[in-house]
Amino acid sequence: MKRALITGITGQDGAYLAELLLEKGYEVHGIIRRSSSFNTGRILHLYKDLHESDVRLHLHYGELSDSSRLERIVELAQPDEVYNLGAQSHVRVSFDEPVYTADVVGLGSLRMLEAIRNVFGASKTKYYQASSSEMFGDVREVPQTEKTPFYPRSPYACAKVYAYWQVVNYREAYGMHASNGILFNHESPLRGETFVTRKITRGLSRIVAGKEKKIYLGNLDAKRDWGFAKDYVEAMWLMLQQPEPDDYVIATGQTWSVRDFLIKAFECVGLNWEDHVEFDPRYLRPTEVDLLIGDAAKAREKLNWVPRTSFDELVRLMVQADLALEGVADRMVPK
Ligand code: NDP
Ligand code: GDR
Repeated sequence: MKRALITGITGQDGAYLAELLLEKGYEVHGIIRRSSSFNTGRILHLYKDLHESDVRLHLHYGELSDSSRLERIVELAQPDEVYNLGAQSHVRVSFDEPVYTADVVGLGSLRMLEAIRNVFGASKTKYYQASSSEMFGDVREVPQTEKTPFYPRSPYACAKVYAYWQVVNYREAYGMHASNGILFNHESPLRGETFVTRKITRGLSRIVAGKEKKIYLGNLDAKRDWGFAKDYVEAMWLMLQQPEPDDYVIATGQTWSVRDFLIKAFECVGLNWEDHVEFDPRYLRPTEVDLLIGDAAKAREKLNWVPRTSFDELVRLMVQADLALEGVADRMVPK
């Protein structure tokens, strides 16, 4: 039985990846943070009481800021594959908390690489790094590929660039099977509620349910290449099944503005978005990433990976899920 260790297992991607690996027969170990409130809601359906049979999901308390604990968990889990998804992943928040973000996102990734090297040397464990299209920032080329130069535009993106190069260096210096997945935005009903897509679909469903009147947003002109998270975690797994480590762009190849997302989401319930959206400058960023669009040709050729969910389907499935949470699923306008 293969063993995987996932940092950030309680997040959107961690939950989908854990589900995928359990389906594939893996024993899955996840690192969770101690919290005074419940933070395992996204993986609850995967969790079994330790006294039941066939328990293959194991959770360990830990922190990307704590090297010794990471090493201990690597020793305990003996992973064949490590997926480093843990992060302070909110770009706007990284302007408020730049040092913390750099510590967790940048140094945290280095701590994880070192934990693996200290426990096993370089050879045993394959490593996946959650790199990001935010690294392209002020884009130098359209569409963006693995060869496009980075120009990060936030403390978060700067920290991701640092982690990206550590991964390349561990590969070259120690021969580690370490890969960067440069993933463009991917969303789902499990998306954190302060990211713009989920903020819109959740706000919309609460408006339909009569609980709220407005959604307050920042820049509606930013364009993103939005895919479905469930499709994207499959690409992470595929990268670690390759004989050689490498870096891959994962994207749909289409770009849409925040305004496009609003229009499509409100169309799902037959409302006009302009009646319900207000501008709030608090949601603007000191430096913005205006346009992202990825070219995933390398992933298509080498990993045989293609996105399966269109932008229209993504918007509809997110709206449908949030309407259901509010008990108003019947308000979805049929296509
Ligand atoms: P989420 O914000 O949903 O999840 C982040 C996870 O990291 C959570 O499990 C969180 O724990 C954990 N975490 C936060 N801080 C720490 C810490 N100090 N120590 C250990 N764990 C920590 O992110 P996503 O699932 O959306 O993204 C997964 C990864 O992929 C992240 O690294 C993100 O930066 C990157 N990425 C995401 C993209 C996207 O579009 N979603 C695109 C490209 C890259 P808790 O639940 O306790 O907060
Ligand atoms: P992003 O995602 O910054 O691309 O990072 P987010 O959904 O936060 O923003 C997308 C765009 O929407 C604009 N926007 C708003 N954003 C938020 N969060 N809230 C608002 O009210 C709002 N109004 C407008 C933003 O300015 C931006 O242009 C995500 C994260 O998952 C990162 O971890 C990941 O690396 C990248 O995607 C790829």
